[in-house]
Amino acid sequence: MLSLFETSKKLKEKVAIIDQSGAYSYEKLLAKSHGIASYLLEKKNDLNQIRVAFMVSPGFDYIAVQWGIWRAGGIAVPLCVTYPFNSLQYVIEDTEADFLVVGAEFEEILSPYQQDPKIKFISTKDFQTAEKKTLPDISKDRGAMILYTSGTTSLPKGVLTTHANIEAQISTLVDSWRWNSSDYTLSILPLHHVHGIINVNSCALWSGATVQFLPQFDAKTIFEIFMEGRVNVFMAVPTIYFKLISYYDTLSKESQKAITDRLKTFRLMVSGSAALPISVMERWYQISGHYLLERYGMTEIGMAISNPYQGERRAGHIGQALQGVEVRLCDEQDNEIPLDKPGEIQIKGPSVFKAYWGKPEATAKAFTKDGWFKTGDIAVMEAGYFKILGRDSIDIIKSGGYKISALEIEEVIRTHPSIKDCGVVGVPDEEWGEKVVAALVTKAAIDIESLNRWIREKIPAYKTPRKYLIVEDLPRNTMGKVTKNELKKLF
Ligand code: MCA
Ligand code: AMP
Repeated sequence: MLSLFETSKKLKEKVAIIDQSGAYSYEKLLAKSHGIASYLLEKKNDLNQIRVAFMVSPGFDYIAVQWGIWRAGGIAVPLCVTYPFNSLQYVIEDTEADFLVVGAEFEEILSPYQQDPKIKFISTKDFQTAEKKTLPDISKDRGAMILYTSGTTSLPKGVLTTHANIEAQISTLVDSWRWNSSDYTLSILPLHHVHGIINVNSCALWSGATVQFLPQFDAKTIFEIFMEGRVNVFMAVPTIYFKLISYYDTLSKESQKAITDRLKTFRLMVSGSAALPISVMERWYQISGHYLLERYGMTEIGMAISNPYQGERRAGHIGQALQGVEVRLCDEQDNEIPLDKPGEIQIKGPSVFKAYWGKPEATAKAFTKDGWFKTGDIAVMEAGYFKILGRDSIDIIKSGGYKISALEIEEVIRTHPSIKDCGVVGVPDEEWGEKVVAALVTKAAIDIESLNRWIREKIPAYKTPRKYLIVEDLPRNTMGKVTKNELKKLF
């Protein structure tokens, strides 16, 4: 049996999940996921790593479907619930999913697949009557999940992790951050990325803790849930802490004091996915009495570097290598360099992913000859703590914790009939980390609002530029290449 489910077998009546439809015990979660696994198996004994894409709202059903896929031997491909059809189609077709599991609220957007002979369209309602079959034994080196990440190529790549990778990613965090069965966390992050899937949900359920779901971010509701008195572990991206601070600052002194008193009782508060501004860390300390524990990770590796659970959590730094993770800094030729010199972070260990799905060349390029994963992030060690200095590619933007490829957005914009050329960059922004902006060279007069609507139908809202500038030409170097640093200055 996969280790993720071991604790749940012992906990029986303990509440695993709370969502808008009610509270669910570990026993219920195991039973439901067993039913789903049996339904997916139909007459087979093992799904043998076929891809099962699923679009289900965060909550009990999402976890039951994810566990059901794993227990039946399939590879889970979670679909982002806010994606437009084009982006969903890309993931479904790139993974060559055989099954598509769809929550009732998403049947309409995915209806083009209802009659598709290549894919089996399954509504979550179909699981209600499933009988329980004997489930396969799954070896841990088999593929478990594919998550999509943007990079220096124009289209997102699928990151394939095995059960062993996922177990390593979870267990190192459970140990390092002392997850335990008396913990209670609030799950608010999107569930097509590692942060929400592994660090929050999987660590909690591995430990026998309780996860309460809030399907959509809302600062007021988050504070209301905090004030109910059960949450003691909270993890989010810096933008969310920024938004919580902005909301807190609008409250009466009385409400602020009540919130502060409550937050002081939390066991752990973590920030990650993007650099935590020192101003946010300091203000959150005043509000909550907690120095946020900042850590560093990536879709391909889970979490790699973390400030300590006990000991100094240093602002502007990401800490030290987590247990079981090897970290080194390298020059451009992949030679290891001393940690006090800036270099690329390279990672080795059991949590490192298996391959980019269907992209052997990209996979080979991502590793050094001696098997280290090249993160593309530049760091240095200062007095025992790693500090991120930047990235090796200007075309990767981090906004609201999401990794976004400038090239992907440019390719979409260039297909608009009135656009001759464009350049997309990320500009610094206190709230979002970076904001996506686009410079446009036009062929004909263009209405920016309708262009923005047109883009939104093609790519997710969080990748859509926040500002546009019409220019005569893009700044270029003598080789004719667009100089993105110059482009940034225009904004
Ligand atoms: C939403 N908007 C954005 C973004 N998201 N703008 C720029 N960047 C974004 N990321 C825009 C919307 O298009 C909308 O614009 C306006 O902001 C409000 O949208 P809304 O959906 O209401 O935003 P929100 O609900 O306030 O969402 C903000 C958020 C969200 C909660 C911070 O972005 C979020 O959940 N981020 C977390 C991402 C995450 O989990 N990343 C982890 C991946 P308009 O007003 O024009 O309509 S990284 C990872 O997994 C690695 C391993 C790691 O290290 O953790
Ligand atoms: P993703 O591909 O979405 O998993 O994003 C991974 C990237 O997020 C890393 O390569 C870093 O660039 C960035 N990142 C994650 N955590 C931090 C952090 N604490 N500080 C700075 N950047 C971070």
